Amino acid sequence: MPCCLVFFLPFFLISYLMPAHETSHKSILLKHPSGAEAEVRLFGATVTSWKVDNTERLFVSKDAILDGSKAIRGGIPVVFPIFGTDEKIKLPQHGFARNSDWEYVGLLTDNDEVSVRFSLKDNQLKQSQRSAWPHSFRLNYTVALTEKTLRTTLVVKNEDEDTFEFKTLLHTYFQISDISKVAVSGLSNLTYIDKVQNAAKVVEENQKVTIAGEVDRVYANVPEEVTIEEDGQAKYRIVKTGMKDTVVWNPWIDKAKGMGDFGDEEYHNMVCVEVGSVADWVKLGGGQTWTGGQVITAL
Ligand code: TA6
Repeated sequence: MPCCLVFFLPFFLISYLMPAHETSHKSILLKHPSGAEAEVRLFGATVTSWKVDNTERLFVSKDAILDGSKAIRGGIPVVFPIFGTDEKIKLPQHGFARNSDWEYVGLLTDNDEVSVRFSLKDNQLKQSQRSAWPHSFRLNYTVALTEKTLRTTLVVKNEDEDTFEFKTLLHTYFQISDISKVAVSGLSNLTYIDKVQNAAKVVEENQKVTIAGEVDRVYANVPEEVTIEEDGQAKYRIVKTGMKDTVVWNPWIDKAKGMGDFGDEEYHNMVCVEVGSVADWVKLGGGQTWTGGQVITAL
């Protein structure tokens, strides 16, 4: 047997025989035969790592709190059932999904994809959260890995008789080298709510969105595909399904200093481009199911 095979065989066998396994710190590690990897914490079902060609593609702050006492500052936190805060629904900012312990349902290998599923049901919530959002529901969240892509799909099942409303978002933190060289395309001519300008409604006039200060915008009714470029090179392609809107966020200098779980200079190395349905409430009838998600490609 050629010597290189003796060396590589174990790696291939491990990712082939154990494409997903539980780690010591309550997370699931996925390994694709191509060498791509992803890690998902049970806390918030937060994807905290996605490696392609041995390069980390998701940003997680070096100051992120990983003990389950706060939502993770980085990766892909799952926002549900509210976006931001809501005077009527007494839940913390961005809801309970990103700071709840989800159940690991298991591995689902399908053709070329290595995928795992997590679920969160109303009876897993704290009483205060159930009182704030008194609905019977089940969330199923699938994280799937191929050689160059990461797919994250959320299914919301209304297990009540009555209709309920929610907002949801995949709050993806992308790793980048230099924010001053980043441009986001696919948002031109769209209307956005600018949270940096008192929620002013603005039409995006630029062909590509660049970031040279604090940016916090909710673009509504966004086409399926958006691209993040760096230095004129396409770096990530984001294709969303079932999600209407896209949020672009970078805290810049002052907000970065104001966040205890974020390094003062880390705003240079991350950009959040977040697919979601947040501009309007999603209405889901009793017994009905809603599905939304994204496929991110490392280019
Ligand atoms: O998605 C953008 C945003 O809503 C910003 O307004 C900013 O607050 C960010 O989320 C982070 O929110 P967090 O609750 O994680 O500090």
